[in-house]
Amino acid sequence: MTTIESPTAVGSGNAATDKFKGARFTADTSPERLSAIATEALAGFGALIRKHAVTYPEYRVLKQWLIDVGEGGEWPLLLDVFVEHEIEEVNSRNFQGTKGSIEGPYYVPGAPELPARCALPMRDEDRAHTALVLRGQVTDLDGTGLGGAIIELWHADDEGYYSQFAPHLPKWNLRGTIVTDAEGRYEITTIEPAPYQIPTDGPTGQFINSAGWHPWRPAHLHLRVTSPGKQPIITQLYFAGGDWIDDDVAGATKPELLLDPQLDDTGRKVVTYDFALDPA
Ligand code: MBD
Ligand code: FE
Repeated sequence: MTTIESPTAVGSGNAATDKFKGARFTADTSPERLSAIATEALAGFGALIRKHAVTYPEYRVLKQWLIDVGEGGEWPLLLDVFVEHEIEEVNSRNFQGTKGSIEGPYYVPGAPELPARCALPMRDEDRAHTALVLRGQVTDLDGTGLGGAIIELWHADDEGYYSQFAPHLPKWNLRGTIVTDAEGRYEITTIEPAPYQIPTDGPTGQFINSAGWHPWRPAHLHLRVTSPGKQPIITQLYFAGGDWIDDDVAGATKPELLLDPQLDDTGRKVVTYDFALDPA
């Protein structure tokens, strides 16, 4: 008899934090810029504390909760859910190609390399769900195909778990690094993802619940598309008409990123999506 360790917020949060801690990031922010941003951030906090007359009990709960967020490893989750979409929007303002969206906490580089026509690694229980065929072409802004472009694709299983952030899944389940053919074309078979619920048993979920908000993201695929000399894009694709499309807790949907897959005569859902990359 085997026991399957159940995935928890603490498990996925700590994995996301450990992944991030492995790298040390730097930014060339001048002291003047840092001071300007920090001064306005603190002034903004001050203004809302005065406006709402925030109490001492509330202040202490805030401190305690911030400590819990760190101890639960949920800083990547909390920031990616509530802050990253603003960062993504200001940083992609000048691009003309395919729209980006937030990376979120669960990207892992180095997924197994797969040919242009492929299926993502999956378990038999994943295969029991509706197959989704995503196909199309990666091009430059003029529509010229980019052979050998790289599409990294990762998404949650039907229960909302991402491999490497839930202990029961094979390492690269529903993750792959796809190389486009000579014309930049690709055809990837996977399964339809389900709407995604932010883990409810950790401090982020506790906060969402306490505020009376909902913890849902619409069903989504995560992609990172790169080609030499081009601006890499990190984006997500969503499903037209799906739940939470207009009410994503992470505020990361865009009308340009909606798929509308159609059933083919073998019971698979099939959809075409082309990616256009800006020059680097
Ligand atoms: C996700 O799968 C996700 O995409 C985001 C943005 C936050 C938490 C989990
Ligand atoms: Fe996600």
